[in-house]
Amino acid sequence: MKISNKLIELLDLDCRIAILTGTGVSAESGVSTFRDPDGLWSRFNPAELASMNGFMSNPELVWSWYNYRREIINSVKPNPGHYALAEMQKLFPYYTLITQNVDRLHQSAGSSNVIELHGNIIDNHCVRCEEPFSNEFDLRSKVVPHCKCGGMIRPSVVWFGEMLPDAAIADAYYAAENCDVFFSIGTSAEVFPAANLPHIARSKGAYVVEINPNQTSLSNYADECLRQPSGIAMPELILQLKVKKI
Ligand code: BV8
Ligand code: ZN
Repeated sequence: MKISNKLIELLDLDCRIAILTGTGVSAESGVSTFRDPDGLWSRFNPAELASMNGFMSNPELVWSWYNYRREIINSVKPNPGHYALAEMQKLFPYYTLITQNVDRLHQSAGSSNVIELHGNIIDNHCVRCEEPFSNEFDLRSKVVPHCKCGGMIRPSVVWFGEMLPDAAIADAYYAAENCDVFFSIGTSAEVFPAANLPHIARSKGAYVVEINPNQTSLSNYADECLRQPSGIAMPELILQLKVKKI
């Protein structure tokens, strides 16, 4: 799958780049995606497990499910796609990385100033007073810890039906409105408001690139689709930029 000359030409030092990633970027690290045939939602019900209602009706189930995912995420490493994105940040002065992922593998690979639209799975906070709690709990315990105020402690991810962090969504919209090239990488583009971002970029005249082995609801609106895993496509892009002597 060849990267177009047009994209390589666009990627100059003054090019403003915005990137949205989803769980597909972590797939090659061994983290399950959500909507692939073998994804999490094929085995678990998002409404039951990734919503405040689900947590309030069965806190032990939700707490254990997040601990199960935490144990997997604690055991995996960033893959070449994560490292290539961190390298890309060093090449371009105007570069914004926006992620829907909660695994912090971008940061482990060296990316900085990552905009986390959906929070992260490492931290926790009290549902009542919002006191933050780092991940000091026993991941094998099914008992939901409580805050000194009596409130239950929950993972600091954004659940369905919950607002995204104000600063994160504002910064993401700004990046989408003010970029020359928008990459949508490893996301099915099904979850809003994140899925609005590439369309906002496109409406402002940005060149939209999708990197995903599969077709998504964004594909027909993208200017270029690289049907490859991000762990292959991203290092290849960095290689071509080095040939261009970016
Ligand atoms: C909200 C954290 C206000 C928890 C998650 C319109 C506007 C606003 C909201 C809505 C709207 N319409 C509907 C809504 C409600 C809802 C929503 O979008 N529902 C969808 C399902 C229709 N949105 C919300 O509730 C959001 N809140 O807007 O509040 C509001 C509230 C109610 C009503 C109106 C407004 C909150 C959304 C955040 C939910 N939290 N996760 C946790 O992780 O446990 S969502 C979850 O989905 C993850 O964050 C995930 O990142 C995200 C998106 O999924 P993807 O990352 O794209 O993963 P997926 O499996 O889908 O796709 C993977 C892709 O990778 C595939 O395409 C595959 O082909 C590809 N791939 C596979 N391998 C590779 C690869 N690509 C590259 N390389 C590979 N190797
Ligand atoms: Zn509390």
